[in-house]
Amino acid sequence: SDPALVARARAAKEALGDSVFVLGHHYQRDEVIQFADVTGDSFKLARDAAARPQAPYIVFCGVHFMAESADILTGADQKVILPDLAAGCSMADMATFDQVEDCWDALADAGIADRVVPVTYMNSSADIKGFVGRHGGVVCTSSNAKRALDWAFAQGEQVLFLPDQHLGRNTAVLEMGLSLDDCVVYNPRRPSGGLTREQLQNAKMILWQGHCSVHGRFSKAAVDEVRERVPGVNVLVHPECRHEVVNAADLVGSTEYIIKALDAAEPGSSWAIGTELNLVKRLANAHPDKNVMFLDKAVCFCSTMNRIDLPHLVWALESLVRGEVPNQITVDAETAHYAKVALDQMLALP
Ligand code: CIZ
Ligand code: SF4
Repeated sequence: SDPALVARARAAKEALGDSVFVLGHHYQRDEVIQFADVTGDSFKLARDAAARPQAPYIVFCGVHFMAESADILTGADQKVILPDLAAGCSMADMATFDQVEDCWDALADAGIADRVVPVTYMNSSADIKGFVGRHGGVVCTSSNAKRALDWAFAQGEQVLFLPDQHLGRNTAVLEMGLSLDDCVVYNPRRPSGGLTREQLQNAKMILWQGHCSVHGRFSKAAVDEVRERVPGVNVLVHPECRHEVVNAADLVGSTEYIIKALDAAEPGSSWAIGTELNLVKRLANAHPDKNVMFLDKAVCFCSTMNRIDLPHLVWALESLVRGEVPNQITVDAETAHYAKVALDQMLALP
């Protein structure tokens, strides 16, 4: 990265001292990660921000829904800043509040709204988390999705899983013993999700038709290809990948799981990783004694994560030095209240 920008970022951070806390998601660029006070997945970062009440400014190097979660979990006197407002998440954008309200109406029309417990992945807007909190549901991450679903099925007979169909399906089928036939996909662009009344009534898992535009692109063919090319390779993928990819892999787990698996791996072992490319490159650099490779050449960086680059970080930090608060992310009090109900329910999972 440009040495002049590195020097400016360093100077601005030094001038701000303890008043700024910089969070870096694992999928961020190296040029940004070098200035992060902590790194983590979305949930760990939101909690880390809350654990720093003395820092009035949280610069969140990640995407919009993550900054919202940080705003919900931090104190009222902490301001959360997203260095580029265009850093959204295509998956979170696939479930809008209006679409989810329409879906709930469709479930009511089918006579099942009182039997369905909504569960939303962390990767959703604050509006959706608030909706789920208002309707007795829970938030989950890719590390606790099974526990969240176990809890949900103890509260009701059916689950509406938002917005990532792959995490929902993979967890239900691979970890809970449900079958693919127990799952239906609700398409928000069609009346009643494109499902009949019977389909809605008989499904155990109603999966929202959303996916990650990065993880959803890994293919089964790439798994087969790497196994042929690299004898003994361990294929490790994120549960946001498609079911056939997860089925073909050796190991499946969250970002934090992937990082720990590489730490524990034998020197000389080979690993093909199906997750975001910035993280895979960082893991390859951190483990020169292991053969770490990216699973699929057809997949690349998360384009919205990559919007946060060093120029945007420098701009955000220098604005703070001048006493301006750029790009503050706020969630209105009522939405935040109900979103926190669903987040607290997650924290209370057995
Ligand atoms: O795919 C993502 O964006 C993930 C895994 C985010 C997170 O940290 O929860
Ligand atoms: Fe969203 Fe996928 Fe990017 Fe994560 S990697 S921020 S889920 S588009």
